[in-house]
Amino acid sequence: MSCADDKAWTREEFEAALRGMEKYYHIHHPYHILMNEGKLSKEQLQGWVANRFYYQVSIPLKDANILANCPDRETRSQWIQRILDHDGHPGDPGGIEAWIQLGIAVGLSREEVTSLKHVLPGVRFAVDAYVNFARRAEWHEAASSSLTELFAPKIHQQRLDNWPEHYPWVDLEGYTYFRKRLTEARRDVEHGLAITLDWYKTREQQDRMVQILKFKLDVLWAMADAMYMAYVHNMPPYFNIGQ
Ligand code: AHQ
Repeated sequence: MSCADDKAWTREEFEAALRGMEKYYHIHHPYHILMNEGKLSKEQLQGWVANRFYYQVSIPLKDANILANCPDRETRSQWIQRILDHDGHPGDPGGIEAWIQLGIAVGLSREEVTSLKHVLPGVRFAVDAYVNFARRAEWHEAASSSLTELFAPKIHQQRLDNWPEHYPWVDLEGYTYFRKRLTEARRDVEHGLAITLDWYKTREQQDRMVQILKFKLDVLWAMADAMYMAYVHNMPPYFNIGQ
């Protein structure tokens, strides 16, 4: 824990501290390691897609809460793009539609994905914790919690590189989402990082940001934990309770 008189990090030191949190990113979670090594079954991949859909449809709600709390027009005029990227706009069906296409590409029906019937309690609680944090946090803090995307391009590229070899049965239509995020995530990180490096001035504030990033890393890790219990250990909630 820092104390009030610790010297503030320089901008470069602060960015390095945030990038140093990569070791906690969910790319290192056993579920994603199995995925990346081609060791997931069709059902385990379908479970991941169906559960992550709840995260995808929650992102625009998270971003709309940041907009609602942000009095700065310049910031809002840029941040609103994130909602358009997911919800779509004339000419672009958007990331949520692309994720439904991913669901269909792995053999789920549109209704199975959009009904949220497969969403595990642990996934729902983690995602809701993220949205509720954005709802009540000061808007800079909510904005900077999106910076787990510092590490996202690598995980999207990994899927584009490895899935065709490991999961040849996945329809190529499904890859649209990952390709989309490669550029969108990089653009979002540029804006989110600028807001973050400008806002947290003292060492105490910078340490607070590190805690906020760890919270968001915990959200992503907890989602994968719930899926691992359910789909790898075959221990979904109440698996041992007789009907
Ligand atoms: O598809 C993802 C996405 O749209 C977002 C928005 C951003 C945020 O605002 O928190 N984070 C994020 C992420 C997406 N995909 C995750 C993945 O592993 O596919 C990574 C995730 C993130 O790193 O926060």
